[in-house]
Amino acid sequence: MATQEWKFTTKDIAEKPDLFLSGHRACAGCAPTVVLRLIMKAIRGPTIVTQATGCMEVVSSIYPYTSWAVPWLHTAFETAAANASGIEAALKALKKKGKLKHEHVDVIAIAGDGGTYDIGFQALSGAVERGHDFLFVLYDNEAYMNTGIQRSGGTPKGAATTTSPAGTAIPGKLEYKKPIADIMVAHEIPYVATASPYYWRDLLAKVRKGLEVEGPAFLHVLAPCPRGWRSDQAKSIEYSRLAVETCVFPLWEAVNGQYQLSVASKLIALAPQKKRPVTDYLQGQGRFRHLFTPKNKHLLEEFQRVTDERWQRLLAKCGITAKT
Ligand SMILES: Cc1ncc(C[n+]2csc(CCOP(=O)(O)OP(=O)(O)O)c2C)c(N)n1
Repeated sequence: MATQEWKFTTKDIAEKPDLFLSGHRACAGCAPTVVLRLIMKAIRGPTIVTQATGCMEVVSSIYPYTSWAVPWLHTAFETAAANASGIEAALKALKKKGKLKHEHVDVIAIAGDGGTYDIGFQALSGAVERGHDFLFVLYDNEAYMNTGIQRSGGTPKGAATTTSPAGTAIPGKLEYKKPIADIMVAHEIPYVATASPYYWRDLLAKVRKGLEVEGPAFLHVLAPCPRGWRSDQAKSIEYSRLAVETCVFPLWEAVNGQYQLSVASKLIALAPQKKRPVTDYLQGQGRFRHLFTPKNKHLLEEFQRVTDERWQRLLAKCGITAKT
């Protein structure tokens, strides 16, 4: 399968109608809503969106209002991918019977990290194994934000949440962030990618590619949440950039299992001196404040070491000889 290289411009963005509309109830500085708006700028035609319970569903669909200017179905916390499977199967059946008035309808499932890494994982794994043709977008704000900032499989080690509170008993979450996008590559699906709203052109291109491939596609987007991250609401997009520049959240895509780096991550691979220390990303986020105390210095060092190790492993998957 060949994928076309998409190049979106600011003009494209300005000229395309908004399909995720303003007037929703998200907090100031909410990056997930920016991600949704960008995703909907990249669609190619008739599209149905299905969304798991979580912040983005709640803020965008409080009855009798909606921010969705496309057909949209809410589903339970654990069933975004199961819903997408059903929609896609129904579209296929309608087409077969000659009852679909469009040549093709795209299906996008959206869920947060709780709805993807944890409770929604079984439905997701099953849907992609069955080969349904849909794009799953994980907007990762790294905790269950809608119910009050509980840790998820996507919460990084060391982050304080209400169920992994930093204090005398534990120094924040004790477990590592699950490598969800790699786990999706292991399902041998045609398209998997990571994205960040700071690199919006790259994000849009990846949404379009994910829609264009035949079969399941998975897009993992980092989406800072100032409430949960205890960060300045003006800096959400800045953190989306720093996560990439520190290699905490590298940008890549795997087309038919072949990994390749994207935008800033590609540059850092060529010029490792551009890689910033993880502290540039962690400082200023209240959820990591305790890591900057002398007692927890080793945890900060471990964060850097594990980030470096994961980056080296990614370089190897991309066939790039490690440079330091
Ligand atoms: C089976 C089930 N368990 C728990 C809940 C309560 N609940 C609703 S949303 C949510 C958290 C969603 O977290 P995430 O998927 O990370 O999205 P976010 O709210 O962070 O955007 C929880 C626990 C539920 N709706 N259904």
